[in-house]
Amino acid sequence: MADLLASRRRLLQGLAAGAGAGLLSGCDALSREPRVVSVLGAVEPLSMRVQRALTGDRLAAEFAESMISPVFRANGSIDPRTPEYLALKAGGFAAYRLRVDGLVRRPLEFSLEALRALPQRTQVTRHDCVEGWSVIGKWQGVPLAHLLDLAGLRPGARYVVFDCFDDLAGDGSRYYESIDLDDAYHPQTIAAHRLNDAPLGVANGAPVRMRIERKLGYKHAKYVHAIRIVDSYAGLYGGKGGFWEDRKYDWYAGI
Ligand SMILES: Nc1nc2c(c(=O)[nH]1)N[C@H]1C(S)=C(S)[C@@H](COP(=O)(O)O)O[C@H]1N2
Ligand SMILES: [Mo]
Repeated sequence: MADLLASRRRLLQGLAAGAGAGLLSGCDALSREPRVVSVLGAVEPLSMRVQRALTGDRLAAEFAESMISPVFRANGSIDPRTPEYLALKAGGFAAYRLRVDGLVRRPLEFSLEALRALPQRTQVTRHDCVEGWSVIGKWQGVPLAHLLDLAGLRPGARYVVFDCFDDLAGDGSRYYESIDLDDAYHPQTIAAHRLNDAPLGVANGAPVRMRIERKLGYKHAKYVHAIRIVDSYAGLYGGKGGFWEDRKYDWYAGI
């Protein structure tokens, strides 16, 4: 895991020096705190099946509002500059639509207003980045389970892919992530549009980002424009199911 952290730091430094794609080169905080080492060490060697059997349907800890961090640190893309994102941002995200499609009976699109009218869940949770820092924030959003129920899964549905607006690599690609249906239906998996009682800001993923509370930070896709149900993620980008997974990070990424 130390190798992975070092290679991530090198990659992000290279990206920050090169593309300048709205990236925070915030990996100096590489930490050797015992807690972080134990989190990483405890998870990686376990197979997904073993970890899920032990802890899979457990809820992540939720905290009192008094524990909320004064600033929710931002990481990775913090100011996307892709044309489609800039256009929506300029219009205050009024034209934003969240698509739910793929292996569904009814492909759907939601404006922010429509998302706000659906059932909501609020949770105060801790975000843990592999770089070794954590922050606590209050999130509000629509349970992914509800969106999937509205769309109706078709036979063959196995994974949920999140397509994002930002080009973190600076090569014309887009950040993406994926989870399986167990994690998609976890009650704390929400499409979040509010942070700390305010509309989600650009640095933290406006207008909609995922919260998948039993996962490490990189699974929590920001700037999401489509939620795509698929039978396999092997054909997407590097084939490993996510931006960081394509760069050797663990796909399950449970905490
Ligand atoms: N679209 C997108 N999602 C992303 C990232 C990113 O660069 N782009 N970075 C990931 C990482 S590594 C972390 S720790 C969190 C950071 O979320 P925050 O900026 O709200 O702290 O977002 C994750 N989701
Ligand atoms: Mo992260």
